[in-house]
Amino acid sequence: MKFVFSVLLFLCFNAIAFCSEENTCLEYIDIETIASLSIKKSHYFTLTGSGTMAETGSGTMSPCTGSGSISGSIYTQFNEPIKSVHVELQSSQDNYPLNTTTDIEGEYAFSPIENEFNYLITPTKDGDDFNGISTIDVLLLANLVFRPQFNISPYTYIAADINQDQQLNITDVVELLYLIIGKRDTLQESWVFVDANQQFIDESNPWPYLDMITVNELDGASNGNDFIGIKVGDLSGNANPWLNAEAETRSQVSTQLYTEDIYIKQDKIYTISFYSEELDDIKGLQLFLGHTGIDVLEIHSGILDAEKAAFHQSDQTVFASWYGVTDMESAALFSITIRADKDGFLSDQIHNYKHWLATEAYVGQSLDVRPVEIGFTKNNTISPELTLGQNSPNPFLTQTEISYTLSEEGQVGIDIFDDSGRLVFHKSHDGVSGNNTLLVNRDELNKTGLYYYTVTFRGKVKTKTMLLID
Ligand SMILES: [Ca+2]
Ligand SMILES: [Ca+2]
Repeated sequence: MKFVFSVLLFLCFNAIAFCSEENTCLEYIDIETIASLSIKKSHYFTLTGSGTMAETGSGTMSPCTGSGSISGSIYTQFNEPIKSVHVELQSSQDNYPLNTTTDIEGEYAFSPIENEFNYLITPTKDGDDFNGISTIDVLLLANLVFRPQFNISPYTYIAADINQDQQLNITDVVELLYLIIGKRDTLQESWVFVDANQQFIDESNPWPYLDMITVNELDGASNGNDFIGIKVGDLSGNANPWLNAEAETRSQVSTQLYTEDIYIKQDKIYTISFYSEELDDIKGLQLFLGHTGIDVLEIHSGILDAEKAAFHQSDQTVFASWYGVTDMESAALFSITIRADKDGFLSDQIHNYKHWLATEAYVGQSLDVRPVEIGFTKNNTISPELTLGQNSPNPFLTQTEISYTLSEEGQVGIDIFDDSGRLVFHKSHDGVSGNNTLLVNRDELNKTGLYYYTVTFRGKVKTKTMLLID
């Protein structure tokens, strides 16, 4: 306190500088004194040592800390503030870099920091790779790569450069596609940042751009060091700058896909076609199938182009994504070739898998994002068939043969009931495709008279009568 008092005296009588209290910086306002001390007016100083300069001349001066500041805002091209951006401040001083993060308003500040130094501000935001990403972004990216586009923001071009090599090509399409279907885990960068004052000479070729801001010879408060943040891969612009990984805003109307509910058998290979009443309007699709036992071998084109698609499977899930259509006439949207791991109806083996990236279709010129439902149609001509023949001989004395025909191999149950409805015989065995026979001996039945014999095969039941005589 004593020191401050003497400084104040010094100020009052010499009109060189002013201050309010200890540890607060002093600003020199006397030009002559500034010149004699070889410092600039903008320089901020504290006094150290004892006494006052006016009285003893023994005081020393050194640049003070805490008199400058650097701040700014970080927001999207749609003026939405971006929260939790990591901002690094580099300087040649000790204890640098300094770090902070943007708040809910997208604002950051470094204060107090020392004046007269040069600073470099660099924002980053990682670990947010899937935010705003779905197949519609691949579709838009493919359009950007393969067709001339107009009125596209330079920030969208920057978002489209998935691998950060400052050019757009099929590699970017494939890398984004692979992220969606799970063939790769991360992007090189989740978000990139551009100096908000960046001017683009060619908006369709915005590289290189300023991804950091320099402040030279900081002089007090440097505000407005703003950046525009761009979510890499989010061409549709739905990345949520406050939250991670929000799904696309989706239509309430769903799109139906249909496929035939065939019976598939273990280790056999099937090609399954999917249909839709909106066949001609669907421009892209991402499909997440959960399953209990299929192996997807190949995707075939229908309306959706197999050349513009990829799939990936892990345990009990298949992720597939189509980002383009063919110009061919087709009744099917697409087909997949699968190998069955076990027997069963398709409808019992695959389902719409609940994933944070939903199964969705992109419909119409406006690319409406629609949830997708999968339906299974029944076609009896393809369902397994069972034909039961009359036993022979009939009536019979010692033994008789029951014959039946199957459309394909599978387990069969054979039951014989007496005329009062009591089960007197049961056997199950593996039937073969085509004709099958089963011999029944007299001693396997309990009395003479009328019997009912029933053959059951995959839910189909056929019954006939036979007569055991003396
Ligand atoms: Ca998106
Ligand atoms: Ca690229």
